[in-house]
Amino acid sequence: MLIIGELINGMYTRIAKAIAEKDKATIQKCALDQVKAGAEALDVNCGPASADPISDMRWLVETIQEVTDKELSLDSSRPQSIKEGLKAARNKVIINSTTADLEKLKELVPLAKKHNAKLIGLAINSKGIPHNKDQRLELAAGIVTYCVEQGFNIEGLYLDPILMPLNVAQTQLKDILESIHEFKLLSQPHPKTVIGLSNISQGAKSRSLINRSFMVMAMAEGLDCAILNPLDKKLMNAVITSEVILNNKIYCDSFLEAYGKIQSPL
Ligand code: THG
Repeated sequence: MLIIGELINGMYTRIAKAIAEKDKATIQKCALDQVKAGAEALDVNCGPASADPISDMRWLVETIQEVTDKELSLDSSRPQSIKEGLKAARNKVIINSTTADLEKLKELVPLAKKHNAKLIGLAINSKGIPHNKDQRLELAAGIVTYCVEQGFNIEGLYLDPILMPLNVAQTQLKDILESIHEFKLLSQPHPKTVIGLSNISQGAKSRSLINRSFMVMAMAEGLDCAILNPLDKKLMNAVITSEVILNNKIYCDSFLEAYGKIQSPL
């Protein structure tokens, strides 16, 4: 399971403030805390309030790289912002993300290829978020087809079914789980799958419980990667336990201690 830490995101008020004030210490602590808790990659998102998402992306990448060499998930709907992040990046990169729209694919697939970056493909297009599994599969298949045509290594493609909040889209969550399984059947070699886990509990109570319950179910469907809060210890323990149950990690009596070891940022 590739764990991408979600916390460097301007959606969080304290991160938005740190970006606005160019407060390096807050961002760097947030990066190091997530890595120590087990994140192998860090999402980097300037957030909706950013006054200048292009220069803020560059500043965030430079600031984070001063303290860790973990992979960076450049999270923006603006290709220009992703390009700026790529220019500044020394660390490995995940482009987060392209939609299924041809104009986005044309811009971002060659960029991912050139920079040897992983690419997240959202099952969404300019017409909006899909309403059922068939629409999700159709959009994902379009992304896979384009990547195959362009010679992008499909094993570096992470398809995202777009996880919706439980309190607004309850009837879609089973479809989303099944999409995770079916996306993997779209090509040989298989594309990978990713979700933004905390989406599911936005606006709800018992967020941590909802998050970890869905995470375990998604892992049973073959999920490869999640953008999540690695500081949520119960969630991380559920991830480790699921990895053992799925035979991805070898069982021993002290499996939580063995696999939950503090990570080094470098
Ligand atoms: N897919 C991909 N990338 C993504 C998402 C996705 N990136 C962004 C997001 N979704 C994943 N990251 C988050 C980060 C924070 C929250 C949800 C998803 C979150 N934030 C609090 C809230 O909205 O309630 C912020 C409030 C606060 O605590 O200050 O829940 O799906 N590819």
